[in-house]
Amino acid sequence: MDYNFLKIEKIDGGITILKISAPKSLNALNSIILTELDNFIESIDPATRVLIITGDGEKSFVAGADISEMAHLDEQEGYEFGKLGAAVFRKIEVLPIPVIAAINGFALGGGCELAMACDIRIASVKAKFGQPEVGLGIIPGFSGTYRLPKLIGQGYAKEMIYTGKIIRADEALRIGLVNSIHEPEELMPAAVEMAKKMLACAPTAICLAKLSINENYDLNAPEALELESKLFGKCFATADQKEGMDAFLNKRPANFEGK
Ligand code: CO8
Repeated sequence: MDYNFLKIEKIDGGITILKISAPKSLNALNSIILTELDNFIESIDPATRVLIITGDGEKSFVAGADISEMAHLDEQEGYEFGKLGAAVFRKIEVLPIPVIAAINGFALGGGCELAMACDIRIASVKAKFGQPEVGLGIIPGFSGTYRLPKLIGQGYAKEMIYTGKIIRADEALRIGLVNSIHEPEELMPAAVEMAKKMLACAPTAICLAKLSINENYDLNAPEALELESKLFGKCFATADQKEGMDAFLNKRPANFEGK
């Protein structure tokens, strides 16, 4: 499929790099880009085992939802735009493969929310983060009020959301919004290196681990532990588990087939 605002590159037998590319607006997300993202996720190449999402250019990951599109929305249209973004981001969150956000620059508003829908965030030292919506008279509408407090805790999330403050990459690292920070030219190599470590592991096990972590998010402890036990049991119905353990016991590298 051809996209106007997405650039797709496939490398190393299983890693797909998705670049959001709308340079005139610092990769801000309008409804066309969100629809393209939706189409991309819905039709993702089944050979993809790790997805890396980044922004095109050196300055921005995603500078938010497109303010010029939002400026004239009425209440119903605002609701629908919010639903569209939240639904696409949820599809990213529940993709049965790991998704790494490689945050190369501004991750503001919807950009920070997109990064939070990914499993793992790593950032350039030049990246900047924030939920500046209240300065525009709106609230984070692509699931930021849901995910930010869960990720960094209510206190700091409320400070960020109520003040709209923009934080630097080192501060994002300190509060746990990103896992690591890198010199700009080292960001993609670091993302690819992490992805390669995942490629070496059993795809079915990673998928079930992601499912367990995601589903446990909203469960109480007994339900969460029961779910983990069930998914743990499911691993033993996979060829990957047989292969992984046989390889270990016979002191040879594992050859996983994702079954
Ligand atoms: N939307 C549309 N255009 C944008 C956006 C955006 N979010 N961000 C930047 N642009 C455009 C600018 O208008 C400018 O266009 P032009 O060249 O035509 O004037 C171009 O990108 C370059 O931007 P700047 O000249 O401003 O570049 P600077 O380096 O001076 O500043 C900033 C970069 C700090 C990123 C600045 O552009 C900025 O503050 N942008 C807005 C950031 C923002 O507020 N983002 C949050 C938007 S709200 C949101 O994401 C809500 C999500 C939930 C929506 C729910 C809907 C109901």
